[in-house]
Amino acid sequence: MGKILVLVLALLGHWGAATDPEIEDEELRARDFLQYLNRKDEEGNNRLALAEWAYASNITDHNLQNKLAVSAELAKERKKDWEEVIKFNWHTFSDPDLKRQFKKYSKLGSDALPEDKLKRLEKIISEMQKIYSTAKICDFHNSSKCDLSLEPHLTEILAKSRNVDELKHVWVEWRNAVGPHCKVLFEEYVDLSNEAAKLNNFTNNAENWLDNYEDPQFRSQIESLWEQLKPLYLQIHAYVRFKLREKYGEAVTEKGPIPAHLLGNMWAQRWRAVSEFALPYPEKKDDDITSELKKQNYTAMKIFQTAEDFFKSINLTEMPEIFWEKSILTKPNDREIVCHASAWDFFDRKDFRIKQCTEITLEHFITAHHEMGHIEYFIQYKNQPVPFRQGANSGFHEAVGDLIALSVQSRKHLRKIGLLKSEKDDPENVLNSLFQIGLDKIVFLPFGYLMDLWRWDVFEGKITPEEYNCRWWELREKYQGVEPPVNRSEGDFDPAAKYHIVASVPYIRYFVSFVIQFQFHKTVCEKAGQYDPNDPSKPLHECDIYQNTEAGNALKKMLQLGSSKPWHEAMEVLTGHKTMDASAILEYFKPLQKWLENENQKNGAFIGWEKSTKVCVKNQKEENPKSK
Ligand code: X95
Ligand code: ZN
Repeated sequence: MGKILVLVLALLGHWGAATDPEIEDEELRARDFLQYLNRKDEEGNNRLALAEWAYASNITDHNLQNKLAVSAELAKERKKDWEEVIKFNWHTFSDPDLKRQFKKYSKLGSDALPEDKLKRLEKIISEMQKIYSTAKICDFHNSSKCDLSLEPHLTEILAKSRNVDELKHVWVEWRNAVGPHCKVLFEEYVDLSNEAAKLNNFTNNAENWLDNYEDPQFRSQIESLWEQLKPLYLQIHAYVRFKLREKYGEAVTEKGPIPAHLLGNMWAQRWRAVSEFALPYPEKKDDDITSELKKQNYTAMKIFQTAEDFFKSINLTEMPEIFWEKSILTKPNDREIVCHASAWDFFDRKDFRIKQCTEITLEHFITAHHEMGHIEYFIQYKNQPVPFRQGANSGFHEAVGDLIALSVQSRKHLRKIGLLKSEKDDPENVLNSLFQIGLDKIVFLPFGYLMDLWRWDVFEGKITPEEYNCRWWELREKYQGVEPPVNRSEGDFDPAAKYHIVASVPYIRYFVSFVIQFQFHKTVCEKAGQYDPNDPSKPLHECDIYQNTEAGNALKKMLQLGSSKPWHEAMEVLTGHKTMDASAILEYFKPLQKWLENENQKNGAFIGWEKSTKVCVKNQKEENPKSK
């Protein structure tokens, strides 16, 4: 008797777990279906990436047509598969992995659009990218020389020229070349993107983009981070305006926003170029790294090999042979390509590439690490199911390369690889270096925020086409405290001057990255014994994790997750914390903030900015007729 009873209980116990055989059976079928879907997605993503690469690396109508055709064909297949996906009762699945994959597959994205509208949307984005990537302007000194492109020519002039008229010319002409042509395309892009979002049960494309962060509190978290970081930004802004005024005189007002064309960068998103003449201790200026790179005959190849060497040194992965074969690391001279640097995953677990029109400058040296960080992430999660081959959130993907670049930019490391000659690390030299890194990292924050503040409002209909440009400049003044060199109007469309706007690449990911990369830096530096919160001889900004495999292995564990877990859990795997936190970046720049506060006080520098005197004219027809 006892035996039978035991057997019966065991059976009951078993079935008891499954409660209902129906679900058990459905999850089995779902698992099979996912196998099929994953294999199909790998092949489809590979075909699409190859077609997109062909267009981005050779901008011709043929390559555009081919890209659109491949995308249309893929969308048709994906829509059919999606109809199968939603038949499953995946919300009730008990296996969290299975459930998460179905959740991701249940979002069709822009493929949900009718074929003709999808084709139109992709054609518009490709067209805007083409306008941006092929735009040329005439030289300020020689109006018959009209072959200047953004990379490398305009980038170099904005960083190097000290002629305010030439800087104004380049700033205005670039915007004349891309803005008006893109404006009408952009309006249609907004409508079609919102239509696609609605087909995915989002209210608009802003909600669609924000879904990536899996947190209804995300926007308020970003706002709170900005409030914590703003005081530091105001300090560096005040100091730079003071120094620019010393250099350029009345072109820079004492208390107004800073004219955007004087800040060394087409979008005033990083001001490192002004450290040429605005350094805390100019008498302690170290050799310029760009000249060192050139003096040491660095090539694009050597820049990328140096980056790869760092990743390998911490036990991450070397670039596969195909990377060196298929990447484009210098600007070709026989065709038009999209020069804006990017990293590519071809979803076959083997083919990973970078396309970068590399110049031998510090900016490109850092960008190479940024792009290779993307490749490392692709490689670490390559064995995940396709829906999980993404960053934990998009900010994580942007943070990997920059995290490594924080170690690379340390004086300790630059000396180690022979790019910093001076043996001295006295406080003035160290502060100069911290200031220069701050001109990249602190300065970037308001720009990283306002880019999608503007686009979220556009997608939500709070900013209409009639006010695109003037609302853009309102945000540029409110958050960055910069103003245009000349008056603007709604006949201009200055957002299109930035690649991510014409290429439909979300941007809040970079703001997230610039905060979390310092949280990651703090963790890996602690693991490498390079930083100790209680040891003033090991400050965060002097950390270099080079050759430390413990740090690398800790990072690798997080990267291998891809997007298989919510990003809070992925962050916890590395840092032990689950939230974005500004304390790490504030700690990193604490010495600089103290110095700036003191220096600004000594100089009597005005903190903040008054309203701009530049105007943004609404279109004439907008004005009330009586005022004619
Ligand atoms: C990136 O994130 C982007 C490409 C399809 C999808 C195509 C996504 C984004 C993309 C393209 O890799 N000289 N490019 C230009 C360098 C461009 C590098 O946009 C990017 C990068 O320009 O706003 C160093 C330099 C560290 C730049 C964050 C923002 N980068 C930008 C940025 C950096 C950055 C910056 N960190
Ligand atoms: Zn990136």
